[in-house]
Amino acid sequence: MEISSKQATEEELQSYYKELEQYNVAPLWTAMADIQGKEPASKVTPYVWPWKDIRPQAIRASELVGTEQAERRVLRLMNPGLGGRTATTQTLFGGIQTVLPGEISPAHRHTPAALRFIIESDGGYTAVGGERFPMLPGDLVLTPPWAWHDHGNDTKNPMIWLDGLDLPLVNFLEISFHDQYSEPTHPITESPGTSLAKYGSMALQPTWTERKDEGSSPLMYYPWSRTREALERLAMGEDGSLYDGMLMEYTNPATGGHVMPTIACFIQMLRPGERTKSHRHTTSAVYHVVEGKGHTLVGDTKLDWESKDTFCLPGWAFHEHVNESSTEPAFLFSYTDTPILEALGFMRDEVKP
Ligand code: 1HN
Repeated sequence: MEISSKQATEEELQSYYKELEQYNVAPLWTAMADIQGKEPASKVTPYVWPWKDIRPQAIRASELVGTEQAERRVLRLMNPGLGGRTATTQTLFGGIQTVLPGEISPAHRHTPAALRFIIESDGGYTAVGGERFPMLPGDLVLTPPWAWHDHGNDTKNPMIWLDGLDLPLVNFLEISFHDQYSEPTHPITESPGTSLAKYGSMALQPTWTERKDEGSSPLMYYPWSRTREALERLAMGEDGSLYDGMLMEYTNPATGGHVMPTIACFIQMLRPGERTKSHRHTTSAVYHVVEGKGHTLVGDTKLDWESKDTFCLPGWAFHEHVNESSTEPAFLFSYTDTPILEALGFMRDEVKP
């Protein structure tokens, strides 16, 4: 037995391929390179959405459209490499939502998992599954799949935040369900601070609630004051990772694992002047600059960023972060598709040789 070799002319082949079309069949061998590359070549473009450009447009949206018409007044962060898909990376969506004083984003629930990372706000809230969570700059609020949620601004200034969802994945799988609640807000059943008191008091947890894996974190609110303190305290005695600096994951206290079934959330501190070493992984990410000024090299692309900018990192792209300040730390929030890739056995990483 041997590998066979046939000598059809180009003309014969083209006519054969044409003939196949009527049967909705196509040869694999003409598309092999696209279907099965040697390694991933992401269509996702490394890209920065600068706050100085995006904030005025978010405010403009709030002058033009109400939350009743819009349901969610969100500017979608459209990856320029993804041909108009509602996607910031292959699997992750990022959007900028604005809620003006006195407005609410009405109650609904959906299968996509969502998170809010607050950029600008004097207060206001997101209610999730019967509890209201404050929304102050740097706070992270989770909205697990199928949880009722609404947002409200009872302050005097606009609230603007970053929405992170697994929307591209959910739409690819064609499993998007969505319900509108019968009222603008859903009933509040928990007193303020309940989730944080139960699940966010160091590692102390109540004994009378079952500690089982619900898929998503029972702690749904991670206030910035505690997050920042955790990083600063850790940085006193630790150097962190060569590749990620002082990178911490927001975890589900019931499992120690990722906060939601499809999305993992991280916060990282780059010390003054820190430059991480280059590596790459199959996971893709959306980053948000909480504080600081620097750049991220993604392959040959330099992404300059400063406070409140949002940028994205394609999967399997070498990247390194640089804090350009010699005196101030930089803080980067990020969310990734790590849980999906882990569940399916697709995690790989590599340091730059
Ligand atoms: C959504 O429901 C929210 O609940 C935010 O605030 C952004 C983007 C696409 C689809 C649904 C929210 C969204 C979204």
